[in-house]
Amino acid sequence: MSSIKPITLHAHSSGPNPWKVVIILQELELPYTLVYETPATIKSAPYTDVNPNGRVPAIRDPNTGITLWESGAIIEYLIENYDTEQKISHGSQSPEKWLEKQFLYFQVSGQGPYFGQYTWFARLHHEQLPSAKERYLNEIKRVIGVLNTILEGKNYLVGEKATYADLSFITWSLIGQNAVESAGVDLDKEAPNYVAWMKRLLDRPAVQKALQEKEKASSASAQ
Ligand SMILES: N[C@@H](CCC(=O)N[C@@H](CS)C(=O)NCC(=O)O)C(=O)O
Repeated sequence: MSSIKPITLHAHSSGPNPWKVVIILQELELPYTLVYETPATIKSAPYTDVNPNGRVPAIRDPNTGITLWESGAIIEYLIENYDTEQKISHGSQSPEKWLEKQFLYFQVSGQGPYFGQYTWFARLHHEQLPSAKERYLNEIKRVIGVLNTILEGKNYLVGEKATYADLSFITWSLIGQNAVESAGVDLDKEAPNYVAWMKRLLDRPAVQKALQEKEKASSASAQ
């Protein structure tokens, strides 16, 4: 691994999507350099030359020459290119490969956007729209419920080990958990499999390193 050149990751100090990628980079012990974008830099060149969609994350990998955006695609790329020892995946020839992708797609299409819309209507929208907040809070509860059911009798989503499928849910789950607990839901009681799974994932040293780095970046940007 020492001959691998650092991968550049364009991130945001607080938004959850880039930090999903940091978790994967940490798990795979890959070298990386974070470049922090801000609301002032993200929607115009030179950043839009990297990601014309004007959002983070995006990576530039000098080892292959690729520039890539969309967190799900970046995670798949990192796994296929760098998880050669199948540390957090089951390998490209295994049937589990498709289940891992299934959960990654569920995360990027069914968790992130809905949890993100809740945050928007709860904190950022210019007027209070209780029905919009209610819709997205219900969706957070529903997604947590789906994961809780899938995790009945299981430690991880796919097979017997933590894979990128599990790890991709962490950063948005932390936000969703906060939202439903603030609304009075007792997750220990309502979703015990989900709570135990999150604890298992948060106990991983690589996950802790990534979240500590996120915490530092977000406190630095608040000063
Ligand atoms: N589908 C994209 C979503 C990316 C996204 O929405 N990123 C947020 C940060 S978590 C962002 O760039 N927000 C800034 C903006 O929309 O201006 C992905 O998964 O990469």
